[in-house]
Amino acid sequence: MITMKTLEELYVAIEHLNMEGGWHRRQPSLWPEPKANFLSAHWRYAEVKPILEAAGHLVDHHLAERRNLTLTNPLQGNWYSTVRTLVAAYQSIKPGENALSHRHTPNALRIILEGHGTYTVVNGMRVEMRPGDVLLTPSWHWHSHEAIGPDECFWVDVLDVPLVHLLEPMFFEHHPERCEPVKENVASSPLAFRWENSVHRLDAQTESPANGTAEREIELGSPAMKTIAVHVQRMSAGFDSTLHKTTANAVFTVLSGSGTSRIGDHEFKWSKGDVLAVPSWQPYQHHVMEDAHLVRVSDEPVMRAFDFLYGR
Ligand code: GTQ
Ligand code: FE2
Repeated sequence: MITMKTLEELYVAIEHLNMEGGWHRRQPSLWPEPKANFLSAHWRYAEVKPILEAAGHLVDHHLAERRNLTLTNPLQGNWYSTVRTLVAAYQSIKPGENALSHRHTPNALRIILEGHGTYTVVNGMRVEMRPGDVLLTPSWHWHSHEAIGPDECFWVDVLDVPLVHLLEPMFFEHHPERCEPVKENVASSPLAFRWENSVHRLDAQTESPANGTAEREIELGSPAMKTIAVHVQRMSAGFDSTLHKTTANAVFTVLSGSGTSRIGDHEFKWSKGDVLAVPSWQPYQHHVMEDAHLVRVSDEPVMRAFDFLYGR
């Protein structure tokens, strides 16, 4: 029987057994409200597009299965995530190219910025991706992309990979046939939210979202996928959204228009194709300069499922 006469001896004994006294922590484990660890951030499409175009000459699809550029939050020590649970990336594909078929446990979606004549094949269904469309690749669905032309196509991917990293259930595999055979060409699909349909629904909306985070807002799906919600927002020139903060982590993509957003301590001036990171509990507010459409991608379904959704 060891005898511990002093507190110091007690702590040594506790540490020796890989334990820590709840009253004696190096770091607090509970705190009064979210710390907003991740940083607000902004990526400008005008700066990214020339890089994707250059990559189009230097990095062909033999070197890269996907020509994608991950948007890494500038938080010290972070090497991948855009916000805590989500990663966003720009991706491009040129006429004649093929992005090989694979599947993974992370959920993914694409927001098309520019280019006609590109198709995605999801579980054998081939569907065209057009500007303003949002296409879903839920967990463990085979997916490949192919550009027929005439255009090089550019889009924004958002995936819940960082959430999967946190929880650990990562599985990934290539399709045995490299390119999944097309079973059927489809004009519409529950996994394809068309721009015309979003516009139609926004036009038809009579009341604005009660909390004033946007002038008009619709949800794609309910939610789009188990872990990711997608909302399309419309705001006209001169509109100011109310200052808001929520526990949900979000990535905004600008489909049209321009404006400025204050997110945390930073102000960002955005225009078409830009991406904004709005991490959990960072207060944010939009000021619109030219009539705008934004796509808000968030982990709201995760927060809601666990009763962790506060604010909005
Ligand atoms: O297009 O399948 O940006 O699997 C990251 C991972 C895109 C995709 C990304 C992916 C994809
Ligand atoms: Fe993928």
